Amino acid sequence: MTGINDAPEATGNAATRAGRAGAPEEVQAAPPLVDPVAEGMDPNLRRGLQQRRLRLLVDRLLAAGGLQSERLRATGVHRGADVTLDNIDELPMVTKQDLWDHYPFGLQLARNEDIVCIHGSSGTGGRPTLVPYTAHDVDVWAQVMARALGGAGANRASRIHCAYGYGLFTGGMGVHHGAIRLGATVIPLSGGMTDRQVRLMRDLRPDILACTPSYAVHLGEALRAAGVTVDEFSLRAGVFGAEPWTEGLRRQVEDLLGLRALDIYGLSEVIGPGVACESLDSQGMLNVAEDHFLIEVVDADGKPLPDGTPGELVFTTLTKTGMPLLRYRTGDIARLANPVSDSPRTLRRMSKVLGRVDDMLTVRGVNVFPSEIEAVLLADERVAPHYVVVEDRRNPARTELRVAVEPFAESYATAEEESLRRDITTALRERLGVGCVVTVLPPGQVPRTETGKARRLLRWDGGESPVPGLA
Ligand code: DLL
Repeated sequence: MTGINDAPEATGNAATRAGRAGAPEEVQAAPPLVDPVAEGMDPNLRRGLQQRRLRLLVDRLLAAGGLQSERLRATGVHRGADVTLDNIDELPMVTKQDLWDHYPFGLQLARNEDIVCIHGSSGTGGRPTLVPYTAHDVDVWAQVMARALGGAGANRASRIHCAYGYGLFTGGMGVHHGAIRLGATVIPLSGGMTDRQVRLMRDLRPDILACTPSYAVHLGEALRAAGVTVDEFSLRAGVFGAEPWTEGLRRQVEDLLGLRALDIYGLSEVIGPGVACESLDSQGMLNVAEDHFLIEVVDADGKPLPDGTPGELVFTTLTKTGMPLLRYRTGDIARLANPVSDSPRTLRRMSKVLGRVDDMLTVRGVNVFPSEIEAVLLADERVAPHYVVVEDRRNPARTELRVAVEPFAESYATAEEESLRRDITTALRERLGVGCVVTVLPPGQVPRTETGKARRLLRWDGGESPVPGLA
C-alpha cells in the first residue's frame, strides 16, 4: 500500500516528562505488568493457546449455524480441528456490511438470557452497528483495559479522569470497567461540559486522563485559559484514541498537558478500547491483546502481509461469546512488529493506525490519506491542532481538496496569514503531489468537538460550505 503517512514511532521526547509528579522515572518508564501470565507469556506457548482457542471458536461457530458457519462449511471446514494458525488466511472473513445486512443481532451466538449489555457505534450515515456482550465478554474487556491502563502507569492509587463518552459508544464504559478491575479510582466525567471538567481536574488532581486526542487538546486549552500552568498539572499520562492522530498531534498534546500521550485502539465489533494499547515502554507502538484478539494484516485481496508492511487489520475474537467474529475486516490500516526485544512484554505490537481503507481520497488521480495532511500541517509550528479537510466535490470533474487551518492564538497576526497560507500550500503540494486550497482562519474558528469523535474530513457536494469562512 502506498501513499500512507508511515510516521516514525514516537521519539523519546516525552519520556523526560514521565517522571513528573514525583515518581522515579524508571518506575514510570517500565510499569509492572498487570497480568504477567498473559502479557509476558512465552510467544510459542501463546501461539499454542491461540490455536486451541481458534479451534474452539470454529467449533462454536459451526455448532451455532448462521452466516459464519455457512461460510466455514463452504470452504470445507467441518470442525475446529480442520484449521491451524498457519492456514487461517484460507478461512472466510466478515465485514461491516455483513453486520449491517444482519442488523441488529444476526451474528449473535449467545442466548438472549446470557447477554448483559449492548454497545456499538453510531456509524457514519446513520447506520449503527450493535454488539451484544455476555458477562464473560465484559470480563475480558475489563481485563484488557486494566492492562492498558496499567501500561500507562496507572495503579490502585491512581485517579483516572475518564472523558470518553458514556453510552452506546465503548470509550467511557471500557475505561470504566478497566479502572475498576485495576482497583484505581475512576472519575466518570463523560464528554462535554468542559468547565466542570477543568474544575474537577483542579480539585481531584487525577494522574491519568482518558479521552479522544482532539478533546485532550480542547481540555488542555481550557486548563490554560483557566490560568492553570503546566507545572500545576497533576496528569502523568493519557490514553487517547477512538480517532486517528499523528505523531505531530502527540507532541502538541504532550506539550499542552505535560504528560505522556499514549495511543489506545479498539473497535466495538471486536470489544471496544483495549484491543491494543501503547504502554510507557512499548516504544511508540501498541501492544496487541493477542491472547484474546488474533491480529492479521492483509492486502486488498485479503492476502497476508509480512511484518512492517502496512495493510488492513483483520481480527478474530478468540474468546468472545456474545458475538464472536472470525477474521473481521476492520478497514483500518497499520503494520505489525515484534515485541520490544528484552522487554517483559511479549505481545506483538501494531503501529498507530495510518489511515482507513475508505478514507483514502483520490484527487485528480493522486491517492491522499488525511493523516498525511495532518502530518504536514502540524509540522509547522505556527499551526494549532485544529484543522478540517474538505473534499469539495461540487464539480465532479474536478475534485478540490480544501484545507482550513488555524494559527495559535499567541502567534496570530493578520499580516502573516498570507505567508502561512503560502507555506502550507507549498508543503502540502510537495508532500502529497497535488495542489490544495488552503484557508487560514482566525483562532477559534475551526469547529471543535466536545463529545464523540472529531470529524476532520468533510465532504462538500453542494450548498453551503460545511465550514464557515472556507474559501
Ligand atoms: O472507537 C473504541 C475506542 C474507544 C477506541 C476509546 C479507543 C478509545 P468504535 O466507535 O467502534 O470504537 O470505532 C472504531 O475507530 O475501526 C478506527 O477506525 C477508529 N479508531 C479507534 N481507535 C483508534 C486509534 C472505538 N487509536 C473505529 N487510532 C476503528 C485511529 C482509531 N483510529
